[in-house]
Amino acid sequence: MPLYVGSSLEDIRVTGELSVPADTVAPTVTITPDPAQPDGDRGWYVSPVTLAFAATDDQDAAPVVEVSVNGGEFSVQDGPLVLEADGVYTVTARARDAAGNVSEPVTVEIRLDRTPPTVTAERTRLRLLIAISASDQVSGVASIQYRYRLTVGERDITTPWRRYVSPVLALPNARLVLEYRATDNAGNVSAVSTFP
Ligand SMILES: [Ca+2]
Ligand SMILES: [Ca+2]
Repeated sequence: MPLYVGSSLEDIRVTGELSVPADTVAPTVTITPDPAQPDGDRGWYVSPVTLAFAATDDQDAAPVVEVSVNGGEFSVQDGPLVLEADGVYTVTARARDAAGNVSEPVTVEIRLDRTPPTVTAERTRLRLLIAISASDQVSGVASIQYRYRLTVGERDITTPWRRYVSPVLALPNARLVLEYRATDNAGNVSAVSTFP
């Protein structure tokens, strides 16, 4: 009897909806860097950064976290993401519950520079002057510093570090050397070099 069958199916469908309410609420996701704040200068990290992801949902106990780095494809992320290589990272996370609801994306930018600048010194065409130059791959050179070291007998006497702005004097004296170094914008300081 068609009427009887139709009523029966409708009853089953209604019963199913009541016992398993549809999940229409999207999860939320957070990104927590460790260290929490940049440990270098000017917003740069100078040590590896671990990003922890946490997703919560109204029904799904363990929503899936998907992560995109620098605009790349989203892929499932199990556990933390460790950034070790120098670079600027834009990391976006989103969470997906079992019903397929996707959270609003959350983005952090991590700027990581662990490498000091390289520095060189050479005589200018004016032979008594030394030009110092530095380069830095990621955060850029913030400053170059120089000082003189004078050896008198067993003693070393150094002048205070000064900021380098233009070629400095190289005195023709075997006991006097020019020392120099550079600092990048993240705060990494190169080893001290000497001239000659
Ligand atoms: Ca949900
Ligand atoms: Ca650097």
